[in-house]
Amino acid sequence: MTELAAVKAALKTQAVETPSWAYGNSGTRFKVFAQQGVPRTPQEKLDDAAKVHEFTGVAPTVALHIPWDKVDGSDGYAELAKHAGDRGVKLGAINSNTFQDDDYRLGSICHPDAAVRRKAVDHLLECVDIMDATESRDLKLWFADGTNYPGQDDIRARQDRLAEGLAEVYERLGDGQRMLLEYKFFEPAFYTTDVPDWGTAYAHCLKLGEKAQVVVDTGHHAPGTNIEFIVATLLREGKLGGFDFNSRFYADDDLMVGAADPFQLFRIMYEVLRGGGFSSEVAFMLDQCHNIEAKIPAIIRSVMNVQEATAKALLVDREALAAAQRSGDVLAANAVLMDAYNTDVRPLLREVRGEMGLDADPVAAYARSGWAEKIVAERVGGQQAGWGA
Ligand code: AOS
Ligand code: ZN
Ligand code: ZN
Repeated sequence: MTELAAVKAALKTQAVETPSWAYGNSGTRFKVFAQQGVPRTPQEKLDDAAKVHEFTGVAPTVALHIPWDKVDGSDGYAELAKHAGDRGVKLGAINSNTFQDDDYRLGSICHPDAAVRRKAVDHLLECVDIMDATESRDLKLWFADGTNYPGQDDIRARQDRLAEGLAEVYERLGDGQRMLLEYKFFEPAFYTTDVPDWGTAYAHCLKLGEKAQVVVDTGHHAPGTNIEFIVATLLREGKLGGFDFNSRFYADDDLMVGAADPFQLFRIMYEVLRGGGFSSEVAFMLDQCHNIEAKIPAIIRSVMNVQEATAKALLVDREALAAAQRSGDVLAANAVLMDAYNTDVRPLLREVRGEMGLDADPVAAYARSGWAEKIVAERVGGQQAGWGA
C-alpha cells in the first residue's frame, strides 16, 4: 500500500461517536434556546444521529445518557438498539447521571451519607443492566462530586467512598464491558473535586483493574495544560479508554471540537497515532452542546474537524521527524510537525468521501437532503438535552 493509500484507509475506518444530548435543546444556566425540529424522544435523537453518519460515513455509534434517554418496558432498550440498527447506527457508551437530584447536593458516590451513596451506586448498576440490553461496551462515569469550602468534608474519606463505590460497579461489569472514568478540574464544585485530574482517575482505574480506563474530556483542563502529554502518558500505560471531544475558550464550554484550538487537536491526534491509539480500544466520542447553532450541521462540522486533525496527524513524516529528533535538530523537527499541520487536507478528505460513496461536502449534502425542513414540520415540542430539565 502506498503511503497515501494507508492514510486514506485509516481515515475511512475512523469512528467518532456522537452524543444523544447534543441533538436536543441545551443552553447555559442563563437560558436554554429552543430550536425548531429538535428530537422529542431518544428514538428521534437516533434518527438525527443516523443522518450525521449517513453524510460523514464515520459516526457509526451514538452515546446515550441515563435518565435523559430512559425508555420503558422490559424490552425497551433492546428495541431502542433495534431502532438504531434499522437506521444504520449502533448504541455506544452509556453515560450515567448522578448530578441532577436534590439528594446529590453534597455529592453522589462520595456523599457522607451511606443511603445517598447507595442510591448513586444503584443508578450506576442500573446503567450496566442497560449496557447488557444495548450491548454497549462502555459505561462513562463523570461525577459532579466535590466540596465548596475548606473543611466541608474529609478529602481522604471521600476518596475511600469513591473507591468503594467504583469497586462495586467494577465487579458488576461483564466480559467485554469497561468503565471509563472522566476527570474535570472544577465545576460544579469549586474547592475540591473528587476526580479532578488524570492522576486521580488513573490511580483509581489502576487499582480497579484493566476494565477501568481513563477518559479525557478535552474541555476539562486548566488553561495551558498540555493535553497531548496526558494522552501520551495514558497510552503508554494502557489506560486511555477514550475521549470526550469538545472545545473550550474559558471553562467547560462544550463548543465544537477543533473550533477553539485546531492545533491542539492535531497535537492530540498525533500522540494518539504515535501511541497506537487508532484502535477500537480508544473511544472517540464528542461531548458537546449546541446552544445557539443548528445542531445536526454543527455535529457534522465537528466530525469533519476530527477528520481534518486526524488526516494532518497521519501526514506527519515520522521518519523525517525521528531523524531530526535523533540529530537534535530542533527547528527541523518542529518544521516536520508544522508542515503536516499546515497542509490543507480538505481536498484529500473530499477524495476519501468520494471513494466511500459519499458527497464530498457533508454539510452541503445534509442541507440539500431536506431533513432539516422535515423535522421542523414534523416535530413539535422538542426535548431539552437534560441540562436544567
Ligand atoms: C461533564 O462536565 C462531563 O463532561 C460529562 O461527560 C458530560 O457532559 C455528561 O456526561 C453529559 O452529561
Ligand atoms: Zn465529558
Ligand atoms: Zn464537561
